[in-house]
Parts: sequence; structure tokens; C-alpha cells
Amino acid sequence: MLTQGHDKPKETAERQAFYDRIDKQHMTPLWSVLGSLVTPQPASACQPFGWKFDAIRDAMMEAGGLITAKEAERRVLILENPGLRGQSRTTTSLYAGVQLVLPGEVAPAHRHTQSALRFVLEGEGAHTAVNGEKTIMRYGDFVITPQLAWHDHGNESEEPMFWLDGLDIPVISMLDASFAEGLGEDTQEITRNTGQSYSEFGHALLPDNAEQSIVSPIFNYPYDKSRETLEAMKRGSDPDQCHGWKLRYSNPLNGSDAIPTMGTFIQLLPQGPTMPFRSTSGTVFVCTQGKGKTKIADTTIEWGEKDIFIAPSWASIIHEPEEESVLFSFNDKPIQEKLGLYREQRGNANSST
Ligand code: GTQ
Repeated sequence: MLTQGHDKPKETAERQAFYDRIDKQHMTPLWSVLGSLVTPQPASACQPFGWKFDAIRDAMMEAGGLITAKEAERRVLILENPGLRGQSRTTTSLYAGVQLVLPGEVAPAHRHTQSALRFVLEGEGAHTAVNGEKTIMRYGDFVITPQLAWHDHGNESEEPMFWLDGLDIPVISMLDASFAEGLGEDTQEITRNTGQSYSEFGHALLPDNAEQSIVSPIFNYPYDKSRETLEAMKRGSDPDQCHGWKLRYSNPLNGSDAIPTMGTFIQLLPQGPTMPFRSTSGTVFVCTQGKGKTKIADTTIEWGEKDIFIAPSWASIIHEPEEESVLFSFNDKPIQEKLGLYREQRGNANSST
């Protein structure tokens, strides 16, 4: 493993004159940039950062008075990483935003090659429709919108509905693979019963004629089941020193991640500090219960219920819950694993391997 980067050769007047000449032909010397391209370890502009839900909520309510969900198509405030401003990125590879749908509003049907997840932060009773099925959304529910699946959102409840959107937008942009279209209707045709996907696929049983799919056929993983499973883990085993009791949302058809591009997790952390952990997957965390702080590299971020914070690739993470706490999180681990790139390290970050 490399521990030192490439040192940039000294620039001479003669070399500079050469660079200026070839610049006109759209060529540039590798040796001037090699050190910043092929780094001995991840060198990210992404910074550790946290957003308080109350501040997001206030801004969103103001946005609610400025533009309708219909006019905006999606009324979302993007959570932009301070090190990546103007790029609609929350980590280097992931996008996160908070979406508001007010009572009576619809966010019209569209589809795109970007995969999306929703994690419900406030409200109850609004719905998302995906591939002809509606799901009613409640606090802590994890909802999937697969790539190229038609989806529209609506709120028939009396309360504003807020959820966190997580999308693989930066990855799809990097690959130049974005396609999107509107349905031309506010809502799609509903052809399946509400909750049908979960009833068929959510109980370690599969319809015998189920076709394989790289995306989970379950598109709402309800919070009460996730929370119950965490409690069962707690009753049955000691917590992992880095992660507490941690679950990965999976595709019941093949056990792989629920979404092919984004790893999604929920964990129960006992009170007190975790052992340091770092991985090459920059991660977005949301607290659904409890409070505490997390030390990410040299930055300490305090969090409580519904607050959102991020850890960049290869930054050491130490969670320190003040009380038993629950964190939902998502990252790009499935992509990195498929490419053989994913690395992690438990314990003190005193080596680069
Ligand atoms: O709900 O379809 O935050 O298309 C960004 C892009 C949400 C959505 C976002 C989207 C959506």
C-alpha cells in the first residue's frame, strides 16, 4: 500500500512554455496532476457536516409558501456538502434532500434512471405510488423508488409530510446515464392493492413465479418491523463494538442490497462511545431515536431525533450516544463492492490500508 503520494516535479520556464503550447491542442502533462489524481488514500473535498431538522423544517415551511409541489415538480431542499457547494452533492457520490408535500398536494408522476430512497421524518398518511401500487408513509419508513419506476407522491392527510430523499444522482451524472420523463398526468394508474408488495415478499415467502430483479420488490420497509427486529437482535446478542446492532435492508429475491446502487441500514446503538470505524463509502446518517454526538475525523457533530449528518469516505467515525439511539444510514457500498473497491477498517485509523 502506498503511503506517500507522487511529488510534483519542479516547473521550469522551459516546461511551462511547453505546457502553454500543448494547452492549445487540449493536452496537459500528467506529471503535474498525478499526485492529486492517484492519491495514496481517499482525498475527498467532502466534509463531515450535520443539519438540524428544526432548521430544515423552518426553511421547508417557508418554501411551502413560495412554491407548490406541482410547480416545483419536487419541492425539495438539497442538503449540499459545504466542501461540494453548487454541485447538488451531499457526499462525493450521493445526493440527499428533504422533500415537503403539504396537505392536498401532489408531486406529479415521473420516472428516471436515478434510484431513490425515502426515509420518512414527519407526518403520517401521505403516499408514494410506485409501479401501480400506493404505499402509505409513516415515521421511520424506508421507501424505495427503483430506477425507471413511475412514481408520484400525494398527501391526503391533514399534516405536512417531510421525508429525506436519497438518490444516486452524482453517480448517474458521472456515468452520463441520466434519462427522465414525465407521465403527463399527476398520478399513475393504481393496479395493485396498497401494501401488496410487502404482504407477498416481506415474510420470508416468495410468490413461486416471482421473477428475479436487481431491485427489491418490497418498496416500503415499515419502521415498526425494523425497530422490532433491532430489539430482537438486542435480546439475542451483544452489540458490535463499531456498529451496535445493525441491519441491512435487503432484496428478498437474492439477499443483496434493496437498491443496487445504495446500501441502506438501520442500527441500534447502546449508550457510550463506539470503537472507531472507517470505510471507503461516505455515509448519510439520520437519527430516528435518542441523542448524542459523533466524532468524524476531527469534527464532532451533535445530533438528536430527525437530524441528518454525513461522514466522508475514509473518515474515522466514533458514535457517542448519550442514550440508546437509532440511526438510519445510506451509502454507496453496493457499487464499491461490485467493483471490488470497498474497504473498511475497525479500530484506530493509524494506517492507510
Ligand atoms: O421524488 O422523484 O429529491 O426526482 C430529487 C429528484 C426527489 C423524486 C429528489 C427526484 C425526486
